[in-house]
Amino acid sequence: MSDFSQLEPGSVVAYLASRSTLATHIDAGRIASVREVGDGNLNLVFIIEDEAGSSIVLKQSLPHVRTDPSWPMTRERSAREATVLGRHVVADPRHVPAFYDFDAENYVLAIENLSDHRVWRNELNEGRVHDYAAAEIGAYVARTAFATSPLGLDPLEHKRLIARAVNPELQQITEDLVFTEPYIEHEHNAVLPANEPDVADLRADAALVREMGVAKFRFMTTAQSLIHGDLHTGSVFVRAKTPDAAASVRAFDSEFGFVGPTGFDLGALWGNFIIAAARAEALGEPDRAELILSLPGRLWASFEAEYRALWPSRLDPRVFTDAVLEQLLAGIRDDAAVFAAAKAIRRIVGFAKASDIETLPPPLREGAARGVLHAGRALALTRHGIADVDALAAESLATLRA
Ligand code: SR1
Ligand code: MG
Repeated sequence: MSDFSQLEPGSVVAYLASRSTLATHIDAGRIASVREVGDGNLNLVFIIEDEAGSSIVLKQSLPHVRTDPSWPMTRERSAREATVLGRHVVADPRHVPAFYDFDAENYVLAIENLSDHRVWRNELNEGRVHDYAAAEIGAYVARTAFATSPLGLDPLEHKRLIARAVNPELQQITEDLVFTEPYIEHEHNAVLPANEPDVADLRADAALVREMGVAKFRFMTTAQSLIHGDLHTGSVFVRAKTPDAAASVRAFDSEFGFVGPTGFDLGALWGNFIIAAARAEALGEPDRAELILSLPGRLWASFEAEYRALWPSRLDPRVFTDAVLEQLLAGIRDDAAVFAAAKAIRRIVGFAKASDIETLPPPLREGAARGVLHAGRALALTRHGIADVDALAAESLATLRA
């Protein structure tokens, strides 16, 4: 029996031959190429093509952080990703990769090859905003959130899903990296020397630290829907419309997913839009920064419209009345705003930085990082009672420019 516990380009063909479930997607006897293309923090990713032009992606979780082998990481996260993708592909097949196979023994997912798409963060970094993508992803969050919450699931099924999707180690990574470490001295943190006073200011702001503590508690204790869990712009593939093909937007890499607060996925994108806008501002492209900061409003508007459209199909309207819908939406919006603030700040101060900022030359990086910290802080503190996401994003733009 071959050992497929850590795939290499040389063992992938034998692996494919061992997975009969994949025979309809790729011809293991006529493989033309195998490429390892993983560039994230955690996994091996192979793109395999056969001689007939069919292709698939294999994603295998490593037992440690890819960029730091001394940091152990549970491989069970791939089973959590299989659970999330399996549910999301049913709720909204247009916005995730097709899901072919999960091998629990070797922690390998087989999914659709989307290499005709581009990672949204990289596109934003190169000045291509793909503004249509915000509405697509807003609809994705609404459909998956509705379908995996007590609105779309039988109550017992919702409880079973909470148990099945619990993701202790990766949830704790988010709790630590997003909500805690940026606000304490920690070896994971690093900023330019010129930004150290900015970080000291953040930590000295008791109101901000309180908001982060409350947000962390909500993240740890809220079980609304099966969330993607790491929905930043680096977890979204985009493909613009061409004369031959429709536009396509797909959320991938849901290994941080669990049944959590719906607003976390919206906030992750919103926070990363602030970061992308800070880059555009630093590069002297104010129109592009303004366009990027129209994305939180488009994301929210699409999410809200889809959620409202699904509302009449809720399984139990007895006390889930229309007044409940208004309160749910207000709560999700408020969560999204504070999670956006947390996500923006963590990418500046803590582990796993954003290439949007890191690839700026240091003199520009300093100001862009400061702008993100100020905008995140202002968003967390001023969001209460403001129902207009566009107004909050306009405030972030003004803060970046201050
Ligand atoms: C050790 S994992 C670091 C980060 O990468 C992922 O994208 C998540 O955001 C996580 O916090
Ligand atoms: Mg990822």
